[in-house]
Amino acid sequence: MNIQINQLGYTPDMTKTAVLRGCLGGEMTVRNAAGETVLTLPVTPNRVNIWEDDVAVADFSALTQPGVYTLHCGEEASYPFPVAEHPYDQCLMTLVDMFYYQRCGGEVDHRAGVHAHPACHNTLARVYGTEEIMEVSGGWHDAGDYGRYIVPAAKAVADLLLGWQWNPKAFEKTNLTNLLDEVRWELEWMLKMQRADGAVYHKVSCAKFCGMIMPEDEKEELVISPVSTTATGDFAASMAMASRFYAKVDAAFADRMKQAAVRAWDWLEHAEPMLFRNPEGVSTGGYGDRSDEDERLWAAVELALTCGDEKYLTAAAKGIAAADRTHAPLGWGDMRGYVAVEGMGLDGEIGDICRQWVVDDASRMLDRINAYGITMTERLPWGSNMNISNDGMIFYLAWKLTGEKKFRLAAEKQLHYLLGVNPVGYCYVSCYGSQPMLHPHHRPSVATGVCVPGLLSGGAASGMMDIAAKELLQGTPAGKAFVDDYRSYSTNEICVYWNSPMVALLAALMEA
Ligand code: 9MR
Ligand code: 9MR
Ligand code: ZN
Repeated sequence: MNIQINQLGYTPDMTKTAVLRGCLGGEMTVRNAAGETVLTLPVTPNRVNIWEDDVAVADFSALTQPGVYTLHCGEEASYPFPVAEHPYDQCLMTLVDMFYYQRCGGEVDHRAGVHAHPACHNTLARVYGTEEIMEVSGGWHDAGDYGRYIVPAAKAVADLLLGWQWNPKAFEKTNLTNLLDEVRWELEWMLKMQRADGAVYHKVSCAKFCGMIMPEDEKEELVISPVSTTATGDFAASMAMASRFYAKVDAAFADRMKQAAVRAWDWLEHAEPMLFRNPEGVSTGGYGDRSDEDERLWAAVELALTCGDEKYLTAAAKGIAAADRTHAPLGWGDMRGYVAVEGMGLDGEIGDICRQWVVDDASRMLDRINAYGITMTERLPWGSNMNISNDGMIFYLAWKLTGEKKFRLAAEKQLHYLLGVNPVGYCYVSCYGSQPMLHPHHRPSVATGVCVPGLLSGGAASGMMDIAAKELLQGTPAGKAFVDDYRSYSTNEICVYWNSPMVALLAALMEA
């Protein structure tokens, strides 16, 4: 396809842009399901050479009448797409169901069809280098592998809660699970990963990645890797944050999380940085970091919001004043974005600084967006679709804060990219759209031969970091460095913390 559109369609009042290849001038027509031309637009001959293509961007936002349409330019046509009041309801539900499919330590029931399976990974786990045995069942499998890691778990939880905070109504329709119950599944597991002294173990997994088997068939010993200050900081932050969300639902549970967060903080206060590296013999996901300052700061902010104590407020204020505020990344490793976003809830000057931080970040990003509407052109990292969803969250907040439409449009463009307006023409959410991603690096999908729906692919990555990418993508420009091949974990794995920011972005944009 040489005319890329959002394959799930658009709401009537949304910005509607398409990216066209190979038709750089003349006219673009919009045709309805009967083939009649309903709109004719000039294609602005803005030849943009990007990723080895000359492309033109067409804005057909004038199309507001519900219906099913196609775009045409010369010989080229787009996939049919709807303009409708609720084009994303089903997709959001399935993006949330993804977390249910990723459940560990409990049954995934018959409603999951071929992907149903009995409880997995429910044997006792051994603390690395000791004879100590712990019960740490539960939580979600991180990604295409079956590890369970605290650092990315904290990001996933935070995003899902933000999505809920921004637009709880978006989560009223459910399919396999509902948002707060599902997040609790992860939180209950995280609580088990805390040591008696307050420190938090970095992860639990088998020593090595297993083959492409179902989770209940991975029967190697479970190993709990050592504690880290990054995991402990992220744990304190996400627990303190979550405790506010569950206070009305289940006060006892909320209190348990608050106490756990406080104990993690108390331990951190006296702990030198302990940055994680896989111990000898363990080779599953590392989630290493160069600094734990941002994790500690995020914890201070959340504890200040939850408990209000002077010591947390002081730590948060000092940390925010000293922080590098040139960017607000919502990473798994760089948590400054959560500091900025959550810090907006603090009173007085700190709150103002954080609001400015978010708006400045959005403004700088806006200056960089390319023809496809995204901020990255030269280099796309492993999991670029996470960065794109994250950027959408920041654009959305900047719009909320300033009321400036340009930020709202930029947020929508991030969504359009993920759902089809990208140079490979895929809808990056599995089983959705006219050209869906269908072969992710995801063990249950490979083992059953059937793709789990609602998985957001990591997306284009310029580094060529697996055999399939090396074999099939050598020399490909960054934005096209994607292959829908299950072997390609660096371009086509799936992850809980890639789905989570997309859930938040989509829910935010669905706000009535
Ligand atoms: O399946 C693993 C995936 O989750 C990781 O992101 C990736 C990189 O660490 O590794 C995958 O596992 C592969 C391993 O690294 C090498 N042997 C083949 C494994 C499956 O492709
Ligand atoms: O998402 C992670 C990405 O940012 C890193 O570049 C990459 C290599 O370290 O690891 C990714 O995380 C993988 C994790 O290590 C194991 N589970 C699957 C994750 C996604 O591929
Ligand atoms: Zn499991």
